[in-house]
Amino acid sequence: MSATRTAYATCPLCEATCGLEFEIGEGERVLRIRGDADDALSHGFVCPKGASLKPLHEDPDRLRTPLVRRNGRLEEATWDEAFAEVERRLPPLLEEHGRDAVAVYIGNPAAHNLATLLYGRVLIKALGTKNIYSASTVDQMPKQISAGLMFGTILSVPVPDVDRTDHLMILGANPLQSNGSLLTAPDMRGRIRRIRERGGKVVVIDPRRTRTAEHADEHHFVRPGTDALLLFGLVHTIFDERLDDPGPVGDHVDGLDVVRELARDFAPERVADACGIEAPEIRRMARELAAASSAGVYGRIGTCTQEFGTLASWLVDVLNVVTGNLDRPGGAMFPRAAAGQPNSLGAPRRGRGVKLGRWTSRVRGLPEAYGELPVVCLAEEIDTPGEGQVRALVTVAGNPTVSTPNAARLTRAIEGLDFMLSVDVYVNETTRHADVVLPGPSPLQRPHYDLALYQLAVRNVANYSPPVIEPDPDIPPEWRTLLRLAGIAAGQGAEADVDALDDLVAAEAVRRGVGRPGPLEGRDPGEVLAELDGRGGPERLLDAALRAGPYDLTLADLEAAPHGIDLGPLEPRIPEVLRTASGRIELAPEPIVADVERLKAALQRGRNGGMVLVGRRQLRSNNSWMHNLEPLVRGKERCTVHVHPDDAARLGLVDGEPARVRSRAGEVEVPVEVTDAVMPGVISIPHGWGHDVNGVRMEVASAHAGTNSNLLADETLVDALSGNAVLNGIPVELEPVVAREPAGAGAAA
Ligand SMILES: Nc1nc2c(c(=O)[nH]1)N[C@H]1C(S)=C(S)[C@@H](COP(=O)(O)OP(=O)(O)OC[C@H]3O[C@@H](n4cnc5c(=O)[nH]c(N)nc54)[C@H](O)[C@@H]3O)O[C@H]1N2
Ligand SMILES: Nc1nc2c(c(=O)[nH]1)N[C@H]1C(S)=C(S)[C@@H](COP(=O)(O)OP(=O)(O)OC[C@H]3O[C@@H](n4cnc5c(=O)[nH]c(N)nc54)[C@H](O)[C@@H]3O)O[C@H]1N2
Ligand code: SF4
Ligand SMILES: [Mo]
Repeated sequence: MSATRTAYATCPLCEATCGLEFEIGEGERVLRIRGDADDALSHGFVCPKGASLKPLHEDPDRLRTPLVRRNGRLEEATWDEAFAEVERRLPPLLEEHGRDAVAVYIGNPAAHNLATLLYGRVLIKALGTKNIYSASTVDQMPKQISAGLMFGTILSVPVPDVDRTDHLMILGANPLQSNGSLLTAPDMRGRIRRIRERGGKVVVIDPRRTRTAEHADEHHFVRPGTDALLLFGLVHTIFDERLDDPGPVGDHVDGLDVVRELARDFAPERVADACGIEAPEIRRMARELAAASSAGVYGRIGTCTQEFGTLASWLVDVLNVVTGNLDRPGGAMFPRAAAGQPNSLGAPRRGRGVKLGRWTSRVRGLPEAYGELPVVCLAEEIDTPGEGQVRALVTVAGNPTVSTPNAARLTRAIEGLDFMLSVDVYVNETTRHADVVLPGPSPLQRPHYDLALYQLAVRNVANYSPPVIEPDPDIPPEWRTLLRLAGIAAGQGAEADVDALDDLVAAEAVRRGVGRPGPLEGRDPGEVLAELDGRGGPERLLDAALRAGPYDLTLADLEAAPHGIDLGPLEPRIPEVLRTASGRIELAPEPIVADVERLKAALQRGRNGGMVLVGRRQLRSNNSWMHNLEPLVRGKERCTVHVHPDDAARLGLVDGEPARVRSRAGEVEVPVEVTDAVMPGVISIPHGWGHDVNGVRMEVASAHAGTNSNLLADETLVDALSGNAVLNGIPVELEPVVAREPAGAGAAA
């Protein structure tokens, strides 16, 4: 009998959800990882990170034991000791200072992990704090707000139907490096190539000539932060030249006239200077969009993490609507996921819509959205004394001292906390400050299903993976850890019965399912519970969600299909998908219309001619946390500042030598890379670096440290409507670290 076996699982590292094939040898060793050619969505595509799941699994620095701070140092402890320490420290603090004295920060990998996705919310509820923060407000919150207001739920985000479109316009996204976001579409390079092969057109709008731009038909440099102006210019042209035609969707749209009125002020001729794109070009782009037999407009990080993030996110879909592309094949469409999708649950066309700003942050008064506060507020909530001050922090799969603005201030604030708990797999720049660190299992030792990302996929698919490798008995599944913490937070102590708590969670999920229109409506909850997967934990909840979903699927069905189940191409869903209070598409939601004044003001303000900073993603990175894997960091230094040759010459910057970059928030030194791939007046530094701080236990990462670009990002700069951080378009100054005399002046002295 051969000692090797083959296993299939979905890669949990990014939004592409690629299927992987694992060869597992004796002693549960991973021998090889490659793309699963039979995967229902990815068909064998894989990126360098997928293969790095092996070094991640084997990384000796990856935590396998809880850590507890003793005499100032994080030391290994048993699970019981670690939970006892949490119980000793956290509840008394909440008792004395109130529930809001603890803040929670949920990081990005939590969205790629069933345990944290389904049980993180149980912990949050048990903590009972309003100080809830996540990576969403350094990411997609503006899109969640525009989509929520227009279509009724947080993830009602139209996805460009890239496999059928004839025209794809991409703003502020670089899927050939990021592998897509709010767009689950593995192998975007292949998908873009096929658009062009069938005679379609791909247009990229980005202040950098990205890899995606290089594979497109057309690329336009745009001044950072001006997409809303450009998009309004396009919308203006559509109306001005009478190209507007929403098609069948038009019967379900409110607010079209309001938008037409608003667009009047943004003629291409007025916005061109600010955007850096000439008016005739803007008009041509609009005409081509309108003329295409189908077209999808898609915006991502660059359009969200900027001064007008919500307006730009909204205008992307306004453009999809007025050109008749919303909800049509080849346009921008709504996926129909198999499980857990709010816009497939309950009665069609009936919803409560979205209410924002139900409370505000204590110090700055920024509004809540979907129950969370902007993470730009976290440091000030910790370091500003007074009633309601945050004194304890819980991080789950997050590294906010690298990932969020004004990293230096947040680091100082965290150093002043009374207690910090991290559920995480590394001791990194953030978790080094924790009093207790509780590790989760390796991604290969837990089940997987992309509950969130299938709601954003270019094709309807469902794929469940059991653990690839036998779970490690010394590391409890993360959902058990989170429930145990919830028990402590709820006053039941560290010894609370986790299985009993889990039964309550499942019963509540079933109660909701039988109480609303759908396949489970009106059924006996006890009977439904008895039918569910017997393993408990996320599997049981997933089974319940599948049974409440639109495809009559069960977990057993998915387990019988290791390559996933293809549920077909995207189909028109309007009006059924709508969950606004009106049951209509709200093209001109009041809070967004009110924000247009701010954009108009920006049109008046002159440009001061200064430099601005934007970011960039790199294929072999994953935000801040995968730099400890040698295959992903080897080769030439990647954390460099891109500077246009004209700016470099003017400022005396030399390729390969360090520059000092300064913003209102801080100052860093970074090696210069002179390149005309970035537009003049703009510099670019990737985020997620800066691993050379004391206490980090990631040997490889510390040897490839790079610089933390969020030392420059300014926590006072936000998109007003969403409170989302401005990470692109940050005003900066730069100069050589070693001053050089201007060329030719040397001999004179
Ligand atoms: N300047 C700038 N800043 C940015 C961005 C930018 O474009 N520019 N992008 C922003 C975006 S889009 C995002 S999403 C954020 C990301 O911000 P964060 O989510 O705060 O940061 P990550 O680097 O993803 O850190 C993930 C953490 O999760 C841990 N982890 C990994 N897997 C697991 C697991 O299975 N369980 C647990 N418990 N922990 C795990 C890692 O060790 C790490 O500590 O960064 C943002 N920051
Ligand atoms: N390899 C890799 N893949 C990742 C990640 C990673 O860190 N590394 N992170 C994952 C995460 S959490 C996310 S959210 C996604 C993000 O996925 P993407 O949105 O595709 O991310 P980026 O590659 O950062 O692309 C953003 C682009 O916006 C441009 N930009 C900056 N400012 C502006 C502006 O004002 N206007 C316009 N039009 N463009 C602008 C930048 O130059 C950049 O090319 O990627 C995910 N995938
Ligand atoms: S593209 Fe994303 S999902 Fe696919 S292998 Fe790479 S990291 Fe994994
Ligand atoms: Mo993100």
